[in-house]
Amino acid sequence: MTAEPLVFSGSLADVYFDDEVPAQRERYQALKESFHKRFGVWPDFYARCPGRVNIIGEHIDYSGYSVFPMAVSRDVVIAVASLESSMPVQVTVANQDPRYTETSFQHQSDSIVHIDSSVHDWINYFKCGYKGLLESHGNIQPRGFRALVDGNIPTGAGLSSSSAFVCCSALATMQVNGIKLSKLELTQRAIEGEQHAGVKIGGMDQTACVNGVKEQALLIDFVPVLRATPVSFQPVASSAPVFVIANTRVVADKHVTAPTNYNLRVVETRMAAAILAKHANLHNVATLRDFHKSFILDQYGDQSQGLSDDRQLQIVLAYIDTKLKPGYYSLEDVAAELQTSVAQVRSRLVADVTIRASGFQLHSRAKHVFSEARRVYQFRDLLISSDDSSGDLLKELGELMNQSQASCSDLFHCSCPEIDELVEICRRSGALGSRLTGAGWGGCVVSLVQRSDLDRFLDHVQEEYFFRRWPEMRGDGSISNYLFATRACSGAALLPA
Ligand code: NG1
Repeated sequence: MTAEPLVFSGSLADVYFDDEVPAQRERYQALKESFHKRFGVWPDFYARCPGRVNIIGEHIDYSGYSVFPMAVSRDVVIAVASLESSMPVQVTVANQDPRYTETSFQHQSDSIVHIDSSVHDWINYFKCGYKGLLESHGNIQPRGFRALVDGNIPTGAGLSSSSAFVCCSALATMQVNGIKLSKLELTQRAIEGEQHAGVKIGGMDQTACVNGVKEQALLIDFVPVLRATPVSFQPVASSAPVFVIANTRVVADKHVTAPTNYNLRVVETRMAAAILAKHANLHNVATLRDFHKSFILDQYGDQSQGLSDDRQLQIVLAYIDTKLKPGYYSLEDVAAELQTSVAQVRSRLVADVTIRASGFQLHSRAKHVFSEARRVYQFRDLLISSDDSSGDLLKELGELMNQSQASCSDLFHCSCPEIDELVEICRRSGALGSRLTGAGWGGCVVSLVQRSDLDRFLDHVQEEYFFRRWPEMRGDGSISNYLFATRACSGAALLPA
């Protein structure tokens, strides 16, 4: 990830693949004209940010483990015109999609902008990007602007439509205010900004959206520092792998379900880390990765350096079987394990997130996290070190994706019946690997398919899942919104208008 400031791309061809450019040119032109029609002025520039698909490494970013996503071909584009400096500083945001009504807000010197996270409103994500960016630039006199949004990332589908929007808003705000940031700095501002939306978040999405690279996936590390390393699919290039996204059409609204799903998993993994650390008499442990690293150092001292990531994770996986019980813990059980009070458990592990739960599953959550972290390293190692002389590499990558799905479904309980069914159909239709992507509980499935099998795969999946459930889709042309192949795409960009 470069530390150079993010500057204008020369043309659409820098951002999109050559065969996409003509359609994108029309799209940007239409956006420009709508902007003029609505605001009576022409935009100064476009900010653009893609969604992402996570290939492997689910629900482990907030435990500090590396993940393996890539940016996808669906994106958010915002056309922007700055206003002359005036008081109060006003920002107006409209959307090409009529479901989202035009909104204006005023910059506030103390809080930057008020965000009511109890209300699920699209503009909150725009405000998150705005606030995240300007919070760390308290000394500038901000400028107002007008923005028109055009997005085609399916919402609530695990493809990071909200994070892409936050990143894109932060990018637009950066440019309007003459701030120069690198992609990494922009990513960090967007991560901080999205915390204001009311869900406890990891950092995978913003990192993948901003730092995407054409034809490469990203290995994202969070510790000791945020880093995105492009990894090419060159070793399997001769088998021509394609990633296909299929949307269950079950809307996974994280904002609404967070207290029983996403936030609860954040708390369960924290509780597991705290109890494991207590048993091993380790201090300063916040995440499962903190526990893992401290435990290995404590047990193996200098020799720990010679232990591969894989071996270390095998060791901690064996440890949890002896220290965490299967089934549910109550808050009282957790307090007893930590030799503290329920009030202390609440303030230490739950205070910053809203959850609704009477029991906490710790063994299965920790087992998922450690085994999924192992699979990410195995996936990376296969791509980095193999030359695929056996021709089996793609199958091995697919098998890791299948194992990830089993773990998400059986241990982390973030799948749902529709995902399970769609995954089965994808595998029967020729996918080498298929799994949910993103937070789960609905949303999309990602499949690894050989290019030579692609047409047959798409035909089969559309018949078996989509047309069977929604016969009207057969003739209405909407299938390409729910089932599409994607290449790894480039990340955040500024384009001249
Ligand atoms: P979604 O809801 O699919 O965008 C969420 C988190 C990720 C990660 C995945 C699960 C946010 C913004 N995104 O992704 O960081 O934890 O779930 O792997 O919180």
